[in-house]
Amino acid sequence: MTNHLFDHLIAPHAGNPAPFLVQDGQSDVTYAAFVERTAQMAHRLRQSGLGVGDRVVVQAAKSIEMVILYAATIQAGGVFLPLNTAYTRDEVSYFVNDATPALIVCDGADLAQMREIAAEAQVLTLNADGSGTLTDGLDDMPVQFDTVPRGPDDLAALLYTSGTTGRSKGAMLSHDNLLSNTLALTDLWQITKQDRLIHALPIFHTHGLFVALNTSLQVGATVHFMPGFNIDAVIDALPIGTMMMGVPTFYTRLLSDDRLTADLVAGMRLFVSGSAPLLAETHAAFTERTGHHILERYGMTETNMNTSNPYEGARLPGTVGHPLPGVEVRLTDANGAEVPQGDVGMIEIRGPNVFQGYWQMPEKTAEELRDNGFFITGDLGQVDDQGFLSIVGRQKDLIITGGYNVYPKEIEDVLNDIPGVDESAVVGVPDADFGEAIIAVVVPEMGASVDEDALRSVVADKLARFKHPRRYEVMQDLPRNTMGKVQKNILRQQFDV
Ligand code: MCA
Ligand code: AMP
Repeated sequence: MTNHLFDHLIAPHAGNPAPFLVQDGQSDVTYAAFVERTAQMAHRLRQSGLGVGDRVVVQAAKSIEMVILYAATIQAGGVFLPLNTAYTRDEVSYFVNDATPALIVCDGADLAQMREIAAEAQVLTLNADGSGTLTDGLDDMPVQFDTVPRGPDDLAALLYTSGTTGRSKGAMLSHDNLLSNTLALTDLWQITKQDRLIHALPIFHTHGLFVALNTSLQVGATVHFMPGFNIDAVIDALPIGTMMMGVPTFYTRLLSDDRLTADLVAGMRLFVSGSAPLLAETHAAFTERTGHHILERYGMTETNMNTSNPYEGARLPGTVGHPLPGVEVRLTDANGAEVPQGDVGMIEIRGPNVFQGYWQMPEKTAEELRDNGFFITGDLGQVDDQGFLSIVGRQKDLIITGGYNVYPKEIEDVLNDIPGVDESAVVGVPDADFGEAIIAVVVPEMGASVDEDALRSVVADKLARFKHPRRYEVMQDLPRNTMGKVQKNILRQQFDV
């Protein structure tokens, strides 16, 4: 047996002198060096006791070493589990207990805390001096490694995604979930080894890790690898790039900078947007300023990418385009029956991209993944007479801020546990920079008063920074409908940031 993902994306680059990851304009890692470094890291992982199917948790700053660790985990037969660097101790603790990794990798500064969180697991650092560092002695490792066989259905990655119940679920992604999607995207978006991708996304989510890096790996493109989205660095890189993938905030920030001109992006051939809705007005303003039509696509952690606007032909603002080759999209009513063409329905997805289920949550998996293979996304859609899909709403109570998903229930659970708080409701309201901003409405217990600083401090302790409400409002009662359900639409109209 072969290693499905590794054999297609990484092994073919042995000896390839082309630049892969470029930082600060230097050719930092060629493809050939990347393959050798990956083999050395795979030895290191095996030496650390990594077995087939073992999880490798990584919470570390974006770096070339982290990309090498991803590839090495796949080569050594492990399962890659990256975590948002913003997650707090409480959040990390939940993921570690749930995923029971054989190895946890973090930044040097977080080592002591990580060892406390995961007393049972082996914790090593990436990029730190001293013992316990994964990269320590790496140069002395052999540059060949006997790749561990893994089939198309074996797990390659476990990515946590929050849910409406407030508990995060690990989406199990197989080698073929990732590879099939990569092949579909490189073909559709015509990505080639001539491409130079501007990479300013984080690499702990599907967008920056799989959509951006796997497609580049597949064709041998060059990746201008940036620590994050810094407007000056991106403006500097645009004249030397050919493609960029980003969340809508990237595009609104670029538009707010006068340095973005048609001349600056004359060498670019494709701008992709996803992870959150791109406003039609942003699309139009970008076209007017640069002549480029941003290509919007739609995906999920559980499914990778589902639909895309066309590469050739009209890209329709406000829509997410057509199903990718091999992916089926259907819209259903409350009984799971398909709705007539043009009607709004629940978006369901079937195809080789759809995940294997939630890690150790068979009931949750059964609720969202039908026996016939369709995954119920929680997004509401509508298809026009030319087959373009629009996301018109969500059945799930979800806020997307700067491309990060935040489930209100998770914040409400934290607020409701604070003494003096009777109940709370968390909503997203329009925000020019992040798309949506979070507002928390808190109802004090009878006779009690709530102190905003105290609320902020508890939330800061428990939840990642991007989940913190921008504003708190106190109300004596939440608006409810006749069924007793909180009317969040009324709160959204009442408050803004
Ligand atoms: C940073 N902050 C945020 C966010 N990001 N608050 C809310 N929402 C956010 N997204 C906090 C910072 O900690 C900081 O807090 C303050 O807001 C201002 O930070 P700023 O410097 O303006 O932010 P930034 O560091 O420039 O980051 C903004 C960003 C970043 C570039 C939009 O959030 C980002 O890279 N987002 C991409 C997310 C992504 O990759 N999503 C893909 C998920 P303080 O002032 O206290 O320090 S994959 C997915 O969704 C599916 C599969 C798909 O379809 O792709
Ligand atoms: P995640 O849980 O991070 O995988 O986020 C997936 C969710 O992001 C989807 O279910 C959608 O609600 C949303 N999403 C992703 N891409 C788009 C898009 N282009 N337009 C609107 N929503 C999107």
